[in-house]
Amino acid sequence: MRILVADDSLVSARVVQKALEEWGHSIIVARDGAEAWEILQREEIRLVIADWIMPVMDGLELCRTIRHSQLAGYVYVILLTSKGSKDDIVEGLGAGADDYITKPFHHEELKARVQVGIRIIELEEKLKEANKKIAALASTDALTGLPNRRVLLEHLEALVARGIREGRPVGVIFMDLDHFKRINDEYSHLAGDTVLQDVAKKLRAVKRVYDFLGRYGGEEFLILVEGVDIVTAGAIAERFRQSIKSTPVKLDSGVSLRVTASFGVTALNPAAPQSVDRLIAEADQALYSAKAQGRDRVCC
Ligand code: GH3
Ligand code: MG
Ligand code: MG
Ligand code: MG
Repeated sequence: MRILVADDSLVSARVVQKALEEWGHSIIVARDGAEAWEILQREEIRLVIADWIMPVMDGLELCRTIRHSQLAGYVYVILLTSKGSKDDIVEGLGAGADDYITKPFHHEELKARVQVGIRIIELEEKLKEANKKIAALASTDALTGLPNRRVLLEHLEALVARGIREGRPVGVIFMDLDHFKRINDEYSHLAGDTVLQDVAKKLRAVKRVYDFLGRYGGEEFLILVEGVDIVTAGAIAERFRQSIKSTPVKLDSGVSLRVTASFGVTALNPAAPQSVDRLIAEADQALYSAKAQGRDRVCC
């Protein structure tokens, strides 16, 4: 662990440094709180051992500064000071220190308290990782691995805002598999799932890196294309349609299934911008026309 030792007394700092290095930590020394704060903003350090009385910025001020900051990770601070009254300890912890040790310090005690700090820091790391996983799960559709409806709508919201600002259109392509219920009914729900996964794979392969694809609902997908008008979006939808139609889906049972999809297309008009809800409604309306006209087609 990299540990920052802030102490205006070189002798005192040396003693702490030597002990910590003996236990395998790597140490950076700062001569006062201000220098320590400068280092903390620059480098990723999670554990600080700070003296209280220092020139420029003392240990308490350093604690307060750290606690009011927006540093990326939690910084664990141990105050190591010759001030040792109960009132001092209360004041130190009140300023934001996590732990308090008095000088002259007992080596094994410092070692144990550093271990406590490391435990807390590792716990925070684990929590962060878990949070990241939860966030990923909450934004991904489990069956296809695509962004889910919530993420799609958030992304569309952002694209619309940018489109209005920059005066550029946003193509919205709504896709719905044709007679999908029949696949479930004739082959099983599991076969239906395989088809959805296969379709997602095909859409992924056809989309360009800057197109945003997600699963809107059951057998409905949405593709958002920045900077294209309704005509170009229609042509892009046509590519998706062909790709789904051209290769049948192979089920585990060996059966080959021909699948088609219908597409409803619209685009943001930056001169008279529609709301996100309106855009979805327009795409849905166009999709309805595609279904009514016999499916397996693109309607704008
Ligand atoms: P249309 O051509 O008019 O769109 O007909 P359709 O049968 O595709 O439309 P409908 O909306 O009647 O049926 C959609 C079906 O999709 C019903 C539902 O059971 C199925 N479905 C939704 N989500 C899933 C899923 O995750 N897995 C499977 N296997 N089926 C799903
Ligand atoms: Mg001092
Ligand atoms: Mg549907
Ligand atoms: Mg359908």
